[in-house]
Amino acid sequence: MNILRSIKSPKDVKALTDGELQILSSEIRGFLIDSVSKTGGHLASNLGAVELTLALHRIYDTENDRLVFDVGHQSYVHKIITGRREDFKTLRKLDGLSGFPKPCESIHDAAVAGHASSSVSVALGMARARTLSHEDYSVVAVIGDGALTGGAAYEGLCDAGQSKEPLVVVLNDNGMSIDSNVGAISAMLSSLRVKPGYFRFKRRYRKLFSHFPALYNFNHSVKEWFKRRLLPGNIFDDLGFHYLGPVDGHDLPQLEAVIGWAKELKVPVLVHVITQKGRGYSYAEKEPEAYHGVDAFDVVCGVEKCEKFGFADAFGSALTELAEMDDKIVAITAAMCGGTGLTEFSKRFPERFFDVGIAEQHAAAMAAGMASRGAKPVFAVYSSFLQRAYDMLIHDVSLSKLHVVLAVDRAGIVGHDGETHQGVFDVSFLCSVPNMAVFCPSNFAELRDMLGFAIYRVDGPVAVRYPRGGEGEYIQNSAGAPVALLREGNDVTLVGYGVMINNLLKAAQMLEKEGISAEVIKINLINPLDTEMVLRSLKKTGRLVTAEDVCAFGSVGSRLLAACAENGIALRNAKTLDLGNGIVAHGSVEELLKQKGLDAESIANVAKSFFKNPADVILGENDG
Ligand SMILES: Cc1ncc(C[n+]2csc(CCOP(=O)(O)OP(=O)(O)O)c2C)c(N)n1
Repeated sequence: MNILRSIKSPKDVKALTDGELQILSSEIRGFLIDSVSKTGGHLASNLGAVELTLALHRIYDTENDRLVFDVGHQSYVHKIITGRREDFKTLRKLDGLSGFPKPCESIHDAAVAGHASSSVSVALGMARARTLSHEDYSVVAVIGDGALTGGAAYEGLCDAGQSKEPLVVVLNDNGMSIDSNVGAISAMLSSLRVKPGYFRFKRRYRKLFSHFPALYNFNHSVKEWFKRRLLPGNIFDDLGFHYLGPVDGHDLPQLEAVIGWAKELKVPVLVHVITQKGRGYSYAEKEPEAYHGVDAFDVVCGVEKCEKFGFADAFGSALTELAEMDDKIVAITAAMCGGTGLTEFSKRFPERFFDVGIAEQHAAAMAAGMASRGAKPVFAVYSSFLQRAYDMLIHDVSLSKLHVVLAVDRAGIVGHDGETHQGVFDVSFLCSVPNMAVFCPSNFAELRDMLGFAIYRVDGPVAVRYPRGGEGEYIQNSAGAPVALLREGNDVTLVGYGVMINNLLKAAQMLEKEGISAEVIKINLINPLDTEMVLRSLKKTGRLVTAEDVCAFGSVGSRLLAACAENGIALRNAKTLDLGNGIVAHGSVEELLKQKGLDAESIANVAKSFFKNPADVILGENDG
């Protein structure tokens, strides 16, 4: 790792010869494989983007120029050469290096990223601000072909193409999203992937005619005229971009030449780069989807195939079973087939399975259309990505009371992916959607039942929300009622839902040892919220602790306090434990729960504190 060790900043990369750059590329790949195998993280996308990132850093100066990554999971190489190589030991760990670009981490990171398809818009905004303030720097967006399936990317491209702003969009086309890419744009990109030899010819031709600009311009206009009339269109040309490519994304000299050229053109340019996801690690080359995001693994053996059975798997097999008996059930995913547990369904019922690409808004509106015509659509989506579809939930689904089922995966704290991926807003935004029922199973058995209720007993929009990973100790099934009394007590009422119920039950045991008798109430249906059992309990105990790993606004705790006020119940003590209204960074779920005071011990301590100062009323102190 001699050359890599000597790279302290992008300036060092600029000083290397072609031969040294090749060695550096393979050293970086070695480092990525070794490092991610120890910490977990995004591997295949980064292995594919090594030469591209080096070329970008040779052309641009990311201290001044703005390099905007789409999604940002492919920014590891950028981090390595911008002085953060040593920090990879702490990748995605609490207080460690983020797995995504973060301007607060480095001046080289232009923008926060994590969700797909916004990079062109962000980059265009930067370019326009630059022009307005007469500053002199370049702006580049790097977007994958997967991210290009998201509608927001076209809003950006449509505007940017006509903007006349000097702006470079690099399309990193590896033919893959997390799974194989889908849709018409993906098909169009395949047709554009003509032999890179064509591009070499084009370069030589331009060089040859560079001394005869008038002749070149004449030839070019004639060629463009014929091309536009006779050849099938290239969407980027049509949107107003100067299209360069396709370029072999592993040929550094060629990449540098084209990106350098794109920079000089001073107009909106799209550089189409062909890369191989997983390049340089045979397992990842063969199965790039399995190496998109990985936990720690053995480099020699590769990632373990049999991961632990989790909520996503429980959902997938329950839905497949229901679909076996009901051919009206259809499953929808926005490019997250494997992650949401739908692989089995997609194989068993390919005609009833719809992967729409990274297009959550479209998925929600399409589900509305399906529901309006008698199908039973189940849209499986991660909580944080569902944020994209909020308007569709209100406008297309709720206003017509359509029976769309949302299977909201990764609800609550998700851990290592950090702030962009935490599923901490859905309780607040789903419960504000008119007519939306929201179920919260605490274990796999309840998930199966609640999914059944959602499909067969609810007539209107309905969500079933469940976390990343597996179930806890609480595996009884109390899904039959909207609210369940899990434990009787007289001194304090503990209320929660989902897997948080495990921490509440543990807290109750801890309190018992201190002579405090805790009543534990589990809410199965958080919207509409049936408060009767909780209020009855509070009349007895006078003390309330709620615990939720969601943001404070719109939390169940805040709604219970409002219900107390409306019903004239004056509590001696109350504390709503939640994530406040701050940002939850990366770390393990356990660490973050502890940090936020949502582990069993912290919950028990809050309840205990009531008995030291019985007159105190403490409300929601956990902001931040
Ligand atoms: C709005 C949104 N939906 C879903 C995801 C999950 N996701 C992360 S990366 C990815 C695939 C991105 O593919 P591409 O842009 O081609 O990048 P590659 O990994 O192939 O380099 C998806 C679907 C996301 N980040 N954002």
